[in-house]
Amino acid sequence: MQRLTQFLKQKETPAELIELINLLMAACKEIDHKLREGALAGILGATEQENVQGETQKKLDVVANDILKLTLRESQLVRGIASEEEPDPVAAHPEGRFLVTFDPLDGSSNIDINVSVGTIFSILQAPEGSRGDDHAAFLQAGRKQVAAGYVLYGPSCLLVLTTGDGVNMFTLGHNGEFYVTREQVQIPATTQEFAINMSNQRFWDAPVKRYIADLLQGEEGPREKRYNMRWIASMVAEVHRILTRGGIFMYPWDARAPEKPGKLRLMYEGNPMSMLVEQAGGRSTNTQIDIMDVPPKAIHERVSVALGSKEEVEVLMQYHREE
Ligand code: P6P
Repeated sequence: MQRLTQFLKQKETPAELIELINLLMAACKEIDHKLREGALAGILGATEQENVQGETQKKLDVVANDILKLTLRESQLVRGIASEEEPDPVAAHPEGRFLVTFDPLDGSSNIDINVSVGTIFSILQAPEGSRGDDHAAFLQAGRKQVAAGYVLYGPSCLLVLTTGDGVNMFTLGHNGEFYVTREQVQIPATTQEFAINMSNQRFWDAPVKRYIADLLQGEEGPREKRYNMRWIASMVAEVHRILTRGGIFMYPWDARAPEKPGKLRLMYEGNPMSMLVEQAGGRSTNTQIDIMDVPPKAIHERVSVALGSKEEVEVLMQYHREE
């Protein structure tokens, strides 16, 4: 099996991008190691702090963020970083070619129950003359991404990556090398599996309520087939399932926070996951337009998400057009 660097070189990936991806993987391997130490390292549980999202930070959120920040700030390739755990962008090298946004540990509420979590990352070109700590430099639509991916810390440690030429999966070996284990992943266009947090049902808007109600009617309902449901409360794990066997994942707008378009963040959750899903032949929308066409207004802005099997996502979009 080919190692990550060999594979990327064979795909004629630009050398600087290969170097940056390898740097990200060095940080993620350190995070993986910390996670597997878990309680033995005394780093489970929550801190006393809240992040800019108003969420209580887990100790490992902070550990993962610091590992990524310190690793990337040392690189001549990186002009700045934006993290879910940082209120403002952090400048790195003034001539760096790239900007990196990341969610250092997505699904961290699952850490204490030993369920899969992940690091999500997005790589953008640094605009000419921009500063790495300037919010405006990062406000680029998802279609501008140079590369995107996640590292899933599960039973295996997996890298799922796109540089714009399809989606490939890599597994971390005992020797610390990532080996390509699935190439040119394709999401099935149809599905019988949906993922949504059903406890929010009474807060959804009418089209989502109607769409889910129709799925739940199974063979007797308008969709004329039985649907299964999954909810892991870790977007990385849900997206990985969808890349592996299809499905639809939804975190739509709900009335609990009507001023927010959704719970998930555009720049370091919505956009990178949307690039992966589209590159694998799926669809990723905010139920009105493709997420990668949403013009960002703020680094931590949120977005409604419906992504996965192309035909299923398009059925949901039709429910919204009918309202
Ligand atoms: P809820 C994790 O906190 C996260 O950002 C996503 O990874 C996940 O899909 C979602 O929130 C879970 O949200 O409301 O079900 O806890």
